[in-house]
Amino acid sequence: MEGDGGETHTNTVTVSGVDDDGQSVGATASEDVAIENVDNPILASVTAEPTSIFEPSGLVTFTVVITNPSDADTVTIDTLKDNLAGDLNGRGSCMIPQTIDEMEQYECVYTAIITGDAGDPPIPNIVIASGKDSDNQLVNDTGVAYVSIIDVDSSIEVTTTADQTSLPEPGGTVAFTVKVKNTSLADSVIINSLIDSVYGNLAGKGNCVTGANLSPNTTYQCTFSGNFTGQPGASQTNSVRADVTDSDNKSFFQESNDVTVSIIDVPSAIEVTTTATPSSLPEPGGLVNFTVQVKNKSTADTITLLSLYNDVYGNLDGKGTCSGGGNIAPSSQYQCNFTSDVSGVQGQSKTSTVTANVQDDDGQSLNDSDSTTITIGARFIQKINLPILMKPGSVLLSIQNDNTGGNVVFTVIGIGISCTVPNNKTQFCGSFPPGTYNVKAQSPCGAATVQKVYGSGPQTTRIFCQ
Ligand SMILES: [Ca+2]
Ligand SMILES: [Ca+2]
Ligand SMILES: [Ca+2]
Ligand SMILES: [Ca+2]
Repeated sequence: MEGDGGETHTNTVTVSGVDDDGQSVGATASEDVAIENVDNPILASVTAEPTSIFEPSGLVTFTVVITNPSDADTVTIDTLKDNLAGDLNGRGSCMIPQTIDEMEQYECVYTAIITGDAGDPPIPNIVIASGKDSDNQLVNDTGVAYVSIIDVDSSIEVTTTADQTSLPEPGGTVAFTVKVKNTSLADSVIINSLIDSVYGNLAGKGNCVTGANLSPNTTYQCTFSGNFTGQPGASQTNSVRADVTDSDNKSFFQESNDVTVSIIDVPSAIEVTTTATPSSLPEPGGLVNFTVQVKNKSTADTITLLSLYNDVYGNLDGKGTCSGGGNIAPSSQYQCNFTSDVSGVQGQSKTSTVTANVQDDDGQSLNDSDSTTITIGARFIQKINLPILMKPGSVLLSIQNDNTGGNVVFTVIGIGISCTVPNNKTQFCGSFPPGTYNVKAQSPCGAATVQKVYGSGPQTTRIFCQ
């Protein structure tokens, strides 16, 4: 500071910082420095070490030197202060009052934490020393040291995770979580965009948005859903890119880790069912209708019916409505039927087994079988019940062959009633109106013709040898 007596210089500086007691200081400070007519000035200076710090803050050591250039007077310093922390008495090694002999110096050292942002102008530390010389004349001087702020690059860390990385076929929905951590030491960052390599711009997807403002060491997190389907072995890899602008107006981006989602096989299954209608037949047998069903029990795989084989009736391809080579969709079934002649004798069981060979859409071969049995029952005997229609009061004549030694042939002459009765049997011979008839009996004993009167109702005529 130079000047003529009576002039006043105003230093205006903008500062911010933290003193070494941890007190924040920051202001636009104006120091009016009066230039007085002093016979015995002092010289004050301050130096900073280091002269630059990395944002946002750093510890700086200030060395204050006050020189008494006089070879005649001592000076006594009773005020020592700076614009950052104020009174320096008791700070570091600085103590006042201090008396400085002729041509001597007083030196003290203190520290302060300086805070600033990249791009700020250098921060001044103005030290003012004042006192009186041995002639009681006022002495003072001012020193200034500047500390500049060095930019520290900001950084972010982007991570992506999936709630499941293995999806059973045919796949489905995956929930992806994106985290953007501000790993900067000094700078806040604003998220400008979140772009997924597969699902595109994430703004508005799930709860993901842009515009989040992250102070250092804070994390933004959002989740969105993505669909992925495919056959076993298929996989998809995605990552998320975050574009940000930091508080020093620098823009940059970071890619997340890759997340890979794979489709895993779900084994398919089939069920074969065969039925026969009818399931039992009288001998000698007959036509039976066989139904074959192949059910695709898989919910994911389409299956192809390669063959339908019956161990009795052979390859069913082309038999009835049955064919091979068709596709059966998941959870649906194929059905066909054919007719065949089944023959046998009473008591036999006729079992046939159908086997379906299939291949699913993952190339897996599988098969299933089912059997059906037809039983052969007794030959069907047709019974014809002929009601005997007669007028009330008819003769119901049975003939008893009482040990004649052979057949008896009995005839009611004139009305067409005749029967042959084996030896020692009694059997019905016929019905006719009551009345008087000539009847003839022939037996091994001989023949006889007599007149007989028959009343109504059941009755038996006994033939025997005399
Ligand atoms: Ca900054
Ligand atoms: Ca920075
Ligand atoms: Ca499968
Ligand atoms: Ca499949």
